[in-house]
Amino acid sequence: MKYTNPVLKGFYPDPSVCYANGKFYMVCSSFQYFPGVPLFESDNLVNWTQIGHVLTRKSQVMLEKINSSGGVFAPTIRYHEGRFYMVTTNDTTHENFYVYTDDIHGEWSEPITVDQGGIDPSLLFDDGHVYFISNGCDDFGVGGVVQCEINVQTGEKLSPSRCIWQGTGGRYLESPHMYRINGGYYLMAAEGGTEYGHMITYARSDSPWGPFESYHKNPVLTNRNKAPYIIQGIGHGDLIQDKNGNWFIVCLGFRQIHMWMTYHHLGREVFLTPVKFGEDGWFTAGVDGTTDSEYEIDGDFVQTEKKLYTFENTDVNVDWCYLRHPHAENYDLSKERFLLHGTDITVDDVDSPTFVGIRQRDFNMDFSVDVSTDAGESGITVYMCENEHYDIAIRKSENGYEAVLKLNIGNVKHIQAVVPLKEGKARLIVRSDSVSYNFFVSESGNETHLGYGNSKYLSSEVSGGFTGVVLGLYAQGNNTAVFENLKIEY
Ligand code: 6LW
Repeated sequence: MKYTNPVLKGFYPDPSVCYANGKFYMVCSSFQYFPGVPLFESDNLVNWTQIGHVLTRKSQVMLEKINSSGGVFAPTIRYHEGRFYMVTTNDTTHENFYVYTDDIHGEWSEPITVDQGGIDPSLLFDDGHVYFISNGCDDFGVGGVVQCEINVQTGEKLSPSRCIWQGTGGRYLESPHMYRINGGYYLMAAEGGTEYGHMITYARSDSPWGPFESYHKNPVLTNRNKAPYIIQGIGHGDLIQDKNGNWFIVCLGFRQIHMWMTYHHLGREVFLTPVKFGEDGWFTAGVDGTTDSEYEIDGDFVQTEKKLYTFENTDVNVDWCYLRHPHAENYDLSKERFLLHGTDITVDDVDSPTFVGIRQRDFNMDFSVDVSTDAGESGITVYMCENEHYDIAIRKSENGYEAVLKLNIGNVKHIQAVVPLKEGKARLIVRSDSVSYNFFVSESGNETHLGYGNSKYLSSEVSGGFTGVVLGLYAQGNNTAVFENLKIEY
């Protein structure tokens, strides 16, 4: 059957996958958002269903007031002898740690830290040994892919950290993963940085400690010279075999907003690219070493995609997220409505405003929700970070209530439109395509266009960082807001 890329749309970067008990499981990075590390399940590597998160307790990860795009960087998920392990980095506290569970649908353990630096940690279980791998500098000051052996019960290092490969010369050698395949050890990594120069390279050895021989045609996968082409930034991959014995790389990439406009605002998404092993034991990826928009895959299933999101068909503990650790007393969320209590913390702050969000999944979107507020300001924020976000809200004014459209780009805090309202209640509407967001307010069915904002000013290229647009419902200004009849259609 045919599938199209991305197989998981929206801000779900740095994917890692494993196979266990007849299913595939995938985790992604989550940065300042809580819960951390979204967790997905699939039968076929194409259709992914989020089943929860890995970091669901404050005790597992420190996110208090951390910088946007700080916090939880790339994770790795592995399964060994009935136990799942997820290892990642809190890039704000500079800690590499892992958690484990024996029930993929249950809670995960408290964190176990490993005294090796760098980011993008990974694990290899092999012949009774557990290898901890990350990028950075080893115990002798040598930089590259660094590895030590650990006691996985305690996280204790059982060997020094040693550099085992220095890549192929690309900048930002990251995302190392090692695999034992047909008796050989394959070490795969990303180079070039997670933007337009991103690429996947690999090497192999007869020993997990090397020496590693680089694939002679590296990079094995990149879209850096595939232009003009919407899919870019291909890199940061994990190798996996499907149930039919076919190999794939699950990796990150992004979709730029137009053939000639090199901006992406949905964040880095998940792409699936076929891999073929040759007789010589080396593997190739894609048709020509690039990731295309569609491929064939063995299997008797159809690719599915959720196109409508409502309060009724989403799960507050799965589909929705908060900025850093939420103050629980400010949220009363049900299938019927979301009730939010605003505080003096706003969406302009590097903090935890009263905000509950859901990742934007595609360019073309029609998003609407009924909002009522008694004071302050409550509404929708199309949010990249505290500096770049577009807000359409209802706020209390001297003369009663008004609808406001605010366009925030860097130090430019622009009020695009203010429209008086009969009462503190209206339907707020955001309609988007790949290049712009249009904002409307509707009272008694009469729509007023408040203005628009270009998506490129919410892009990673403008804003920096590693996240993607999250559609937030927010309240600020010591108030109470009620959100009802939410509808997000793609
Ligand atoms: C991720 C690393 C990276 O851990 O960015 O640029 C970090 N590359 O692989 C956050 O996605």
